[in-house]
Amino acid sequence: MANLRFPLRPGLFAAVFATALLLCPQPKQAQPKHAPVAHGTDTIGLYDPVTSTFYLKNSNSAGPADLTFVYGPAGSGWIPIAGDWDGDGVDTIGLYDEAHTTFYLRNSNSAGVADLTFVYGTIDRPNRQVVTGDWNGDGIDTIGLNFDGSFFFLRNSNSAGPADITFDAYSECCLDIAGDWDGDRVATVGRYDRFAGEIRLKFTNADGHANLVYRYGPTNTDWKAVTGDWNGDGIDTAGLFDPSRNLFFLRNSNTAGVADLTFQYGPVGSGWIPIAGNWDGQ
Ligand SMILES: [Ca+2]
Ligand SMILES: [Ca+2]
Ligand SMILES: [Ca+2]
Ligand SMILES: [Ca+2]
Repeated sequence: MANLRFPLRPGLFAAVFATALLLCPQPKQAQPKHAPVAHGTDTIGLYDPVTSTFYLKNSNSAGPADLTFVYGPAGSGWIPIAGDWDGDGVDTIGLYDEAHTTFYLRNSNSAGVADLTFVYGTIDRPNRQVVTGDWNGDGIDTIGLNFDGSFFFLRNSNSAGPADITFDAYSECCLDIAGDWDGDRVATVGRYDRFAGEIRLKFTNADGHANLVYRYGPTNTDWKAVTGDWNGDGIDTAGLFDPSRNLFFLRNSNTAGVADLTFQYGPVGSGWIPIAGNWDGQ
């Protein structure tokens, strides 16, 4: 596995992972405690950090953006995020200013000012990563931070204040992700390890290692991860984005295997950042 050569064409990607399937032990798919409730499908988008423009798409396919708008200052280095900040069933965008650990959330996918602006976290804690999700199952997505790749501080409201949930998830390497992996309506955290080509998911926001680890994508890349409910079954799964080819690889189960949806979106080599959400509430 360590000798795989990338980049590959999408067809080769599929073939390689079909082979990888045979080599890797197959983890069990999580069994939902309750029947998952569908809330439509999540789709992808891109954020151009140079012009601070969002390009959101209402289908997981190649083609032009459905929604294009400028939000936030150009070239600021702020991090794009997405979530249903007001619980109306529509995910909208936001920006995180890491230098001032300040969030700027907007309740519509359009140009304009932030609806919610607040400071969360302390700037003296290094290596911050931001996550978003519905940590308490009330239908509203809120923010969270990870410090030093290990300590998570999740908040149940989009406002300044202390963390509601804190835990140590013992991981160092990785890009943080979040989603409702088991369909119980509560989002929990996970990691994408782009070096090992692994997705590591936790089913509770509590101390401890990942509950489910599986291989997905090539090893040793600069790929990004996105998460969402791509098929509307109420369970969030992972997807990967190859920035060198602007290819999305979305999978509909949290297991090793080939991508269910592969498509190119956005200009190749642009440095645009992938995000995902249900932009139209459908
Ligand atoms: Ca909303
Ligand atoms: Ca919530
Ligand atoms: Ca869950
Ligand atoms: Ca799903």
